[in-house]
Amino acid sequence: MPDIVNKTENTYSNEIGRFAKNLSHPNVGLFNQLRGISVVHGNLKDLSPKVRSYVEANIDLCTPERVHICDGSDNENGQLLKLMQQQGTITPLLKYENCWLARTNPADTARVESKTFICTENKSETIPTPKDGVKGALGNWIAPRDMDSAIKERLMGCMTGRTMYIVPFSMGPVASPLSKIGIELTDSPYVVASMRIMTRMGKEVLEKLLQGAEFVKCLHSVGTPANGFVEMPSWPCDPERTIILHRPKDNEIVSYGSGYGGNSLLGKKCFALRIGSTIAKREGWLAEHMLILGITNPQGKKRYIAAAFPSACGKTNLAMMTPSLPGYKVECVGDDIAWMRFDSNGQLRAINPENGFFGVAPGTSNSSNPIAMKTIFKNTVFTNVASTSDGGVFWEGMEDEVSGDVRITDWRGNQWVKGKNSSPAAHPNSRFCTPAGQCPIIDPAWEDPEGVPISAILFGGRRPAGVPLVYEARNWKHGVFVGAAMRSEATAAAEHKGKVVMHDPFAMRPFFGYNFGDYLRHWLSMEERSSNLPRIYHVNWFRKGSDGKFLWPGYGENSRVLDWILRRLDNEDCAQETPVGYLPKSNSLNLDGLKEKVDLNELFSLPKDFWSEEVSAIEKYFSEQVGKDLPNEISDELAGLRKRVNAM
Ligand code: GTP
Ligand code: SPV
Ligand code: MN
Repeated sequence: MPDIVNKTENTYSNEIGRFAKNLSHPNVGLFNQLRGISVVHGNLKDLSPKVRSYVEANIDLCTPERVHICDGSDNENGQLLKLMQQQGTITPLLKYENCWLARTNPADTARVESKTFICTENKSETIPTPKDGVKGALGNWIAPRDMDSAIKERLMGCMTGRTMYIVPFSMGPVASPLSKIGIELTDSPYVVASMRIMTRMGKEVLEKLLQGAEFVKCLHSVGTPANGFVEMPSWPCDPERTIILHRPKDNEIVSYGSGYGGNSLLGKKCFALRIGSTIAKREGWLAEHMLILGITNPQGKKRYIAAAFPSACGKTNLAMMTPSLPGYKVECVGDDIAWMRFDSNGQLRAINPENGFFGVAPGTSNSSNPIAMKTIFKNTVFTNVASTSDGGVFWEGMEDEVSGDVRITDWRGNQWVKGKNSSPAAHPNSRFCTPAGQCPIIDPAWEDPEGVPISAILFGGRRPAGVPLVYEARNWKHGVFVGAAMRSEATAAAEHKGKVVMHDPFAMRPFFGYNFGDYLRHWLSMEERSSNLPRIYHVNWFRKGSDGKFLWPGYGENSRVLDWILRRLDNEDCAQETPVGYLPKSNSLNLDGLKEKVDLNELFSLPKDFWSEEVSAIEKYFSEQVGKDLPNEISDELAGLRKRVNAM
């Protein structure tokens, strides 16, 4: 029998509307209802009691007009694509197979870090206590009471007249013991179609839930501005009141006001990193902002490497790299997130919890990332890229890929002429959302339920000055310090303006689910779990010369750096000790066949002035931002670096 609707005055008229809708849906009997609302797709009996009560509570909160239980089928996806075309959210890209272009409201184009909060009873569980008078920069805390009222203010009735989609998804292969399940409730068909690419979504997951599996609760609404005026009906959102909330205690995420990327595809940063890191802390593993790649050397020896670079700093590119060094083969396991734990032999193993790539479009080309170009031209949703008059896409970096006679329409929908328009054709944070399985170099073990064995961990960022191409950490503790001391230029992936060099420890600053000091302790504790820890490296593809140009060609040439790292793992004597760590001995980086002329002295130089300032900046950051939460081991490492740099 249908549940009884709460007959408050507010909902009564809605309910009459719903009843009329029920009659107009011949397929929906009154027996397939949730809270008196017709289920227009899917079947109630597919929902476990726990899922059902989560859904019902949020129907009461959001008052949608219809409910759609997603099964992940082609048929369902086809219906959603049709609906989105009718609403003007997407247009087909006829040059390719099953590819679509979405244009967002220009006010909704990236993650909003300033509006992202973690909710715990005590603030100190979420962020270290900054020094008096200093604003914390390691995440935002919200009190439970404030989270509750923020939700109430924004989400009450937010789906009136809309469909609530129930999206069951798995982060990681459904069969893997390392995977976790989520349920996203959303009023955005774009989110549903994207979640189908980015996660394992649908029937299989519902079945697992029926067997009693736990799930992370993910509630999402694109919202409606407070004055009721939706500026762009094809992309409703509420930028003024956007908020992204996480309550680790209840494995709960609530996101309101944005349809974009990490704000709305809740499996990604919200679940796999923020909530994921809190689960990982409890369960003794690591949830990290890292790519995973497999690399086979010319002797046929294969190893796996994980690498943490901040947003828009080269993870996708490295994960799919075409090595310029002959005899090397790179295969891709994942391009953004790694869940890693030590197995019973003390071997660190990683899975990619995602099922697709949500990659930065600008800069992707046949010369920089040919593998991505072979991946993305079927079954892909492009967002905020430019389009061409022959039904294709365009972005900065694709100049050589389009014929001269096509007309270009920019990401906002205006005519765009190269050289004439000063603004870019594609938004700098425009993205492709594409199935990982289509990648021609996807690793044969990418869905291995046990994960792949990790031999090395790389940290890196955009460092225009002072930081050498590559160095090896002295040991695990020093490696954890290197991660903690990471800095990088801001990019378009979030709302930061300009190219200011920001601290971004572990490339996780926007993604920590709990106090960074405790996170460091957790990393340090890995030494107790294994006698076979991966070695840790720092890389920098982005150092610039006095002419302002990159000193290193990057992309496929980064294979030369991986080659040096693999030789180190084989204990080759190719490193020399320096104050910052082990650098390549001169002539030990293989430069055979390198076409560009590279100024190796500048690329590897360690200017004393720079490093003195760097140490001071790290010292200031730790003391202002982490304070008493900084583990002693890390202050000892800092003191050690200070001493070595002073002696330079
Ligand atoms: P998120 O998806 O935001 O986490 O970004 P990401 O870390 O995957 O970055 P991605 O690989 O998409 O690269 C971002 C930008 O950096 C692109 O415009 C790339 O062209 C550029 N880039 C990547 N690798 C290199 C490199 O080795 N050298 C240079 N100069 N640029 C690079
Ligand atoms: C990032 O910003 O690190 C991304 C894109 O990978 S988003 O999904 O928007 O977080
Ligand atoms: Mn990312």
